[in-house]
Amino acid sequence: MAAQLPIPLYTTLADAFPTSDIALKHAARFNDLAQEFEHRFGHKPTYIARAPGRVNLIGEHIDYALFGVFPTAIEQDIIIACAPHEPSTRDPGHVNAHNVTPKYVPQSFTPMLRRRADSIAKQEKQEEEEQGNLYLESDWHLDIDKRELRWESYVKAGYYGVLNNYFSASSTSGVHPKPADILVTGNVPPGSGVSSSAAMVVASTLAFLAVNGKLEQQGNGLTKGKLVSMAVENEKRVGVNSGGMDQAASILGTANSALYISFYPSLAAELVTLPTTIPGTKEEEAVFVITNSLVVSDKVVGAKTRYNLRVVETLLAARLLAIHLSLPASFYESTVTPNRPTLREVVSAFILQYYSGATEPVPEKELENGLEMFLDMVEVLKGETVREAMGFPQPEDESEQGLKIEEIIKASGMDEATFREVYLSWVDVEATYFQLYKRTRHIITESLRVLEFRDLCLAASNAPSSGSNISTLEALGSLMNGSQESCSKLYECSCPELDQLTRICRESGALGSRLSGAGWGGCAVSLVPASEVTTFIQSVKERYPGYQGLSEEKLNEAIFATRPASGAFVYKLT
Ligand code: NG1
Ligand code: MG
Repeated sequence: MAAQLPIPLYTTLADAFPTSDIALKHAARFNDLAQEFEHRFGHKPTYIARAPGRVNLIGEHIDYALFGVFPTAIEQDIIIACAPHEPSTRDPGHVNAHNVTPKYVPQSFTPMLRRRADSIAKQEKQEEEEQGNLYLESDWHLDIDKRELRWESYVKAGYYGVLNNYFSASSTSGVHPKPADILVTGNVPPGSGVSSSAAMVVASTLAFLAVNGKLEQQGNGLTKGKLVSMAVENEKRVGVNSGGMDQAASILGTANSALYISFYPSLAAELVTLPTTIPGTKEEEAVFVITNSLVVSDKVVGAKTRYNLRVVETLLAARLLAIHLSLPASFYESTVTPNRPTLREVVSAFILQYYSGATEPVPEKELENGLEMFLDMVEVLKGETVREAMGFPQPEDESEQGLKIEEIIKASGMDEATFREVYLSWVDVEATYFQLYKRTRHIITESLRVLEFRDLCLAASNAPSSGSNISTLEALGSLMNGSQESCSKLYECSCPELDQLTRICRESGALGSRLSGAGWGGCAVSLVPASEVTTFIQSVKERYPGYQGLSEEKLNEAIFATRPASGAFVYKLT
């Protein structure tokens, strides 16, 4: 059985149009949405774009450090009905965006074409950065409020990429984006770590591509790989400097398989069969159950002290490690992120330095060995150790392992202005102590857990035993528990409710349980023997304090079994 299949990222999006059996599965919801669209806009939609959420089985907060992750797409999705606005009397690219959920009020907006004079771009960059916003260059501009979480921000984010990739100022020659009506609905729980945001951005990107006739256009250069990069870039517009896991999973998801997604030296994905059915049978032996802690993590508003701070901490750690390893100056120049090497790149350089036979890209097997050895290296990031090496005074409170920014600047070997430009100008973060040691220790051990998880799955499907997979499943569960422990203690991205929920899940029969997604709230994912799912769900419902007093309907939204589902597509209605 071929368990490990590379996904051809170069395939064109023509096959994003589903076969009718896939679309049929969604027929009832698609019909309802199309009717509601006609009711609101007085004309029929021409396409429905659909993108699923995802659950990350293991590998948290390592995608932006460019280490591989292990998600699956889930059944829950965002669907967007859309059509060009007819007759087209509006400004180019004007959008009427409605959402079926009443609390998300309708919005209208028009993108503005910027003049690309360098002086204007410079001024805009300065203004954005003064407000602590991420500045991404573009020909087109849409106002996205980064201080408040707004539903239409994700619609605009998806639109951005379409405008800037297909209607750029230099190549428009009179071709304007079409005015469009769109209607959004979905059942991915928001703010819960199952990527409602990526589902929104991917669906929106696809909807605007479709409305503008870009999906069917021959030679448009649009591939699945390109769509992933576009969606990743698009989501950054909302203000979270995320990695690429969610959008990749939403686009590349395949029924019955998990995805091993790697980002270095470039995006790659492979399908990995999960050992959750008994070999030789279709009988399920275990399932993944999602439980929502019901703590909503507001990643956009809290980004300064949480998500974006973690991104910066890991980059600072990479810089100090590169110095410790005496990597040549050329190393800082020739990276994926210019002047700002990621941990994955430092690990590669480390492996190349120590295994003289290795060449880029470092093979996975050597990555695993290399990561083990690299763990010793991480010790040099302890606050105490850095201060001692640099001759800085130690703080009174010896339990404090973190480093102050002034200490990091001195240790970085850069002058302060350059340091601030490279590491702090593009992102707004706030911390007294930067925890380089703890964050890096999490990233390296978590990356090792992902590789072990993948190895276990591959071994089970390449050499199927004649019976139960239970020992493999137990091993997978214990890696998941290790991940939760590390997220909680080292990465500090859990919260008391998630710690409690994952504990209750284990006590209720899960082989392993961990938070999924950015954390600080949102969902946990548990691996549960199929024979125990009913009692598991019952027990968690009874025991998790956040579930007390909820209606059965709400409970069923908060806790549900999930199987790897298929990825995003566009359905053509006319
Ligand atoms: P969620 O919380 O599902 O949005 C976020 C990031 C991912 C990844 C995880 C942590 C976004 C859009 N996505 O996922 O890239 O870093 O956190 O593993 O912010
Ligand atoms: Mg998200």
